[in-house]
Amino acid sequence: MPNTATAIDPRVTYTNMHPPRHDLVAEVLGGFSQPQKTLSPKFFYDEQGSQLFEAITEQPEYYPTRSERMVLRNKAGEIADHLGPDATLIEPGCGSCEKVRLLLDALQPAHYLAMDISADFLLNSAGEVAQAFPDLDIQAVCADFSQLDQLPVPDSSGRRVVFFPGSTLGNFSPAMAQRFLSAVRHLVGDDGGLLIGVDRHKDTRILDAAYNDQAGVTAAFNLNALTHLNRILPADFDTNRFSHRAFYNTDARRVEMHLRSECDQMVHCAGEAITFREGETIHSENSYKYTHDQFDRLARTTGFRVESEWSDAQSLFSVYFCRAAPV
Ligand code: AVJ
Repeated sequence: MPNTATAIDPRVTYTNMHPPRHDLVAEVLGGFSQPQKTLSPKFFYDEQGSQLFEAITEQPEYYPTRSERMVLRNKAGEIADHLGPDATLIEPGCGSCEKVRLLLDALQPAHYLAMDISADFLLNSAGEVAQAFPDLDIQAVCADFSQLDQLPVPDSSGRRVVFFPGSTLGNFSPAMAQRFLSAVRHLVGDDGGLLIGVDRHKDTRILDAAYNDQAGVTAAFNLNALTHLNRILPADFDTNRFSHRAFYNTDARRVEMHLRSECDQMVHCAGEAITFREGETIHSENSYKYTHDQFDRLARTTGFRVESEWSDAQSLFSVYFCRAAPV
């Protein structure tokens, strides 16, 4: 049963949906038992990893965050026109709520539902939004992406709009992206909308540079996933014996990140011995990039219609407003 309580900030209503716990050991070992070893990108984000990601967004080569912020800041007024009055803005995986704050002055939604899997982080961020926007009704909901159909969305006369910035969609396989947007379409209903940040397909050199910054922050971020596993499984990865690899796979239209074993070695993970050949990799992330046509098709197949697209001056990154279409 979800329970509702008053959060740290009295203006925030908190609901804990008790997101299902996963068997992390089984998940990691399952990924390591495949011919191409894989690890979910969620293992990047312990506290150290979240800080490293913040640092990535400040690297000169990593354009997505800068580009998206610029678009949201410059186009907030136009975005507000699409939303209409009394909207309910719902943000799955809101994290620090940093992006939505660029919009709230212009959007003036009736309700903001901030949803994240990490309760502490969520309550903190939602509390900060409440202080900056004292008149906004804020719901903080601890839930994961599988629970979109159960969210306690407040009743309102305005439309429901899901805000999904940060190119988070890029981490989803095409099949997962389709399932996710279909669930979003169901959540927002026939009058609803979707405001989403999507990284664009582009010249390989720009993408390779963005995921191989000179300062080595992305490398540290990738390798930190192993340090994280050492702590939680536990495991005994020696990060000096692995190296960061990232490249654009043009056929699949995704940046792939890998952790390459620099020698033949054996690593103990939760009591199991895992062997690595020199040159073998753990595939640690996919970051899918979209052409306009590809995103347009994805929107259509999930019951949306692209109504507006905004980009930065170099057309590196796009923010789309999609409206629900009859399904
Ligand atoms: C947070 C998934 C949008 O794909 O660019 C940054 C993560 N990985 N550098 C991305 C990431 C390496 C990022 N997303």
